[in-house]
Amino acid sequence: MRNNTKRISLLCGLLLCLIGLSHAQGPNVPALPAVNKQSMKDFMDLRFGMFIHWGPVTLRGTEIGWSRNRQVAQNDYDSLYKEFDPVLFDADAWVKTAKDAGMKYIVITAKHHDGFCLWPTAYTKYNIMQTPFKKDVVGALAKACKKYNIKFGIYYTVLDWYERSYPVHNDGKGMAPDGDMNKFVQYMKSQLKELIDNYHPFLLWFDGNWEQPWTNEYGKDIYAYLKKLDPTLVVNNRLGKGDHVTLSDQSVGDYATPEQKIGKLNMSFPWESCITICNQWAWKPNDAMKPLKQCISTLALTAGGNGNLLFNVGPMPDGRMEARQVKQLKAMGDWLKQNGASIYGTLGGPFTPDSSFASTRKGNKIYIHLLNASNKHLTLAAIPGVHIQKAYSITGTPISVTENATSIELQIPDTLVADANDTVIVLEADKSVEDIPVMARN
Ligand code: FHN
Repeated sequence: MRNNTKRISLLCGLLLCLIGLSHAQGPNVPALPAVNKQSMKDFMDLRFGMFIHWGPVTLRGTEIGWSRNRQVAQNDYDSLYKEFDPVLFDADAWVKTAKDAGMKYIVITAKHHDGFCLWPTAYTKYNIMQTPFKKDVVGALAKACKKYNIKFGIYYTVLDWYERSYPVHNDGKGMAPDGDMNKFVQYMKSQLKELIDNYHPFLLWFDGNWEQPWTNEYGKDIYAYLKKLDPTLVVNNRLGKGDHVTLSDQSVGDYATPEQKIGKLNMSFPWESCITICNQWAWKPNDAMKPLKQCISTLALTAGGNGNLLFNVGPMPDGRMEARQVKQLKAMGDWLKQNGASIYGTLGGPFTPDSSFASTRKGNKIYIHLLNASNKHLTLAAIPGVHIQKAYSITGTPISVTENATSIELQIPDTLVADANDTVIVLEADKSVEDIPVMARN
């Protein structure tokens, strides 16, 4: 009897606590609009996109935003637009480079932390139309993406070191007294409406949420505003103050954004890793470029973690992308021509990835990615309730598969020439494998 009473009083206590928590947010905090599930699924099925960091700073070859008041004095940096004349800019060429790479979407830095706008905005003169070039870069890219059936996304910073109403100018002088965040948020809303109305991006990639003036409340206000303008819009998690790599109740946005690293395998929230093909985000002369094997294994390990890869290039001041980067991206596209079924529209897992192994899945197929195909025999853990009916390389070479109570044994024939970047093996199961819980590979 005493135990029952104790149990009931514990339950009541728990219930009161939960009721209290539900009001901890205060009765008037507006619930954020629900994410559009179809938009998110369509986005995650794309798996591979091109990030582009570009602006007048490329004239100096230093990092966009961050080199202002560092390698480049503020007045010099803020005057670069007067020289910016990328006469070789060709939006079709950029989009064809992305398409040839097997990329399915593009995200351009319409406005980075330096506040310069790559479109003819009505809300500041600090924009592309004040340069000798005088052409709408964002508009040209949006048009080319539509022409080549590539999804178009926009990067927009929530910190703006040039705009006076934003109180931080990264000039070592701390908070500016003439800052006015309400005015700044209105400026943001006006520009974001301009971008959505004129260019119809499928995705907005926010950045710069770490500085003191930005709050979760501003983030929620902007998120709700955007979703009213376009309920299908996909928005990353950098509108909120939460960390970039997770999606939590501190986040504002639809997916997590690990940066310069491959996100961890998880099936509970969507994520996209943003990683540079070189070291710098914006163009840098003679910057070190990642080898092809690292580029392809990064894509395989990202997909194997159930995430997207947003792979960054920094075009040159004359408007061209570097020939070596274009060549590298083409080689990724050639790999995807043969192996794309193991990346696009797949889910990560069911086997957890490691430095030389990843797995992806779709329907009744599991794609095994061997990033170091030296061994000819592979042992995988048996999958409870699932029978592997056959195995073959994605290039069609049959692979012997035997199963027992604890393992799946694969014997790779010597006739199969390993792919130096990533050898993909297909396992066909007797049922869908999409709902299998994530498991160790052996
Ligand atoms: O400060 C930016 C940086 O310049 C770059 O744009 C990356 C890309 O995600 N984001 C910020 C650093 O986290």
